[in-house]
Amino acid sequence: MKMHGSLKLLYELPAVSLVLLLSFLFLWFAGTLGFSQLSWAGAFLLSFFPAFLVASASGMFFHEQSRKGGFFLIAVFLPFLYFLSFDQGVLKTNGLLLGLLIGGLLDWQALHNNRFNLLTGYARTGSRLFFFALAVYILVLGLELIYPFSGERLGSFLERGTEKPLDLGLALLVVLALYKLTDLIRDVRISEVFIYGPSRSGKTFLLLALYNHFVNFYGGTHREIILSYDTEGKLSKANEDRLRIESMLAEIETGNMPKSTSRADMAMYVLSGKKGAIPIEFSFIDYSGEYTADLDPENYARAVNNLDEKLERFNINTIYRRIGTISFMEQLKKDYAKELRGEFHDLILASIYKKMETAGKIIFLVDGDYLLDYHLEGRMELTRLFGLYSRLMDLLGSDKSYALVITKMDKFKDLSEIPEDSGEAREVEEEIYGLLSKTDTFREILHRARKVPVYFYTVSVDATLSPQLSKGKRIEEQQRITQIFPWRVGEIAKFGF
Ligand SMILES: Nc1nc2c(ncn2[C@@H]2O[C@H](COP(=O)(O)OP(=O)(O)OP(=O)(O)O)[C@@H](O)[C@H]2O)c(=O)[nH]1
Ligand SMILES: [Mg+2]
Repeated sequence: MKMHGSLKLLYELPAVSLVLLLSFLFLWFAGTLGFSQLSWAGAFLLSFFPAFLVASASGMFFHEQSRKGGFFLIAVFLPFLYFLSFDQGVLKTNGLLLGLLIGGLLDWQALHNNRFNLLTGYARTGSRLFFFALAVYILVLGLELIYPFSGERLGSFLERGTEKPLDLGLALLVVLALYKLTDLIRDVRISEVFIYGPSRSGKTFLLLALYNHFVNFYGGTHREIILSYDTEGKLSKANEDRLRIESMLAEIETGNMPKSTSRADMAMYVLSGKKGAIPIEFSFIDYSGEYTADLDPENYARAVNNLDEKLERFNINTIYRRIGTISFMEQLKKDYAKELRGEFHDLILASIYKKMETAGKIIFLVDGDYLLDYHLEGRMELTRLFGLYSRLMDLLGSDKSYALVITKMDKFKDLSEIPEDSGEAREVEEEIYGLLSKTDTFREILHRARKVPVYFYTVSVDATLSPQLSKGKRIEEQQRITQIFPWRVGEIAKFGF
């Protein structure tokens, strides 16, 4: 579910009112700009740009992150086109059609090939060009009023008492303000989702459950790269095989637990799939140990510098560019296995940070075990973890969407009778949401959700397990996961689209 700060609308209201006000003023002054005297080329452009921008804006409505920009363009250019249609001969049919066609093609690219940034990029450039040209046009109109230049003419221009110069000045201000507002057309980074979770939070099992979901519903495929060393510090094929998705699934089926990721392992998995025609990619980095305290720009820079010293063949810019990709890891595994032995910290830290920077959507895992221990140290751990996630959201910026995912829900509630997409399932999610809302740092995230899209999900990888919490008491006996029977994991996949 989407997290809503209760004041969300209040935050959006000023921006919406400003756009509507400027759109109104723009129409008001457009009357004074003498569009009917434009040359053919001018009239063509005056038809092309608004039609192109209205068409592109409709595609931008399909994605949450570009919707604001879409609203801006529609609010300004649809009334403008309507206004122009009253002026005989201003709108040129060929300009209109070409604009609609190009805008429509970009929409198709965005929706079909997930190229939303192509759409937002062209729409932003197009609208800026349009307002810039209009500002120049208004300046020229102004100069024409006082041309040929002479003191006398300037004097009469200033004294004439007509409203024309004032109107032009105000029109120019409105156009410049609209130029500035094109900043509302934000880029969208949608196809990449990165999943971050601290040690033991359920990363490996969630990977397997998502894999299952991707393969069953989204034509999923996966790629993985695994570096695993034996005790002598050599790359170990046997250890590596153990961390492959297929081996882990096989282990579960035979009733064994996949081994916990050890200190000498680092693995990266990328799940790819398609919903309809929209492609999507989920990446996981699996490792052992804690990196939570180190995730900040300084430590990232330090880690990349350390790597640069070790990896002679790459210069630092190449490392910045390629870190976090499977192809880079493959190359390191081939050429630098010895140098990296046992020294994963920098590599893991830099890969995680880079992934967080580049992904358009980030999923933060929260270990469901903390809920079981809520009244002991669980609550403290949650406060710490939400504090970290809140800080990371601040650091990574508002162009991304975020999701908080509570894992291991089966331990908390008996999910065996609750279908994953039922109203009851949503109630369970709301119950947990309510419980967590008592934590201050969670509430801080809630406040961030006024400006940044933040989602909240609760999942389990085996909904058939019986809960470990009964009548508020914790049952100590741990249950073995012997199958992947995901509960609401599909919601996480949907978050990616
Ligand atoms: N009951 C239950 N247990 C789970 C679930 N997901 C994970 N676990 C258990 O939680 C423990 C940690 O899960 P992993 O998926 O290995 O977590 P991780 O983040 O990969 O952990 P490390 O690689 O060891 O850092 C395992 O013992 C799992 O059995 C779940 O949905 N339900
Ligand atoms: Mg793991």
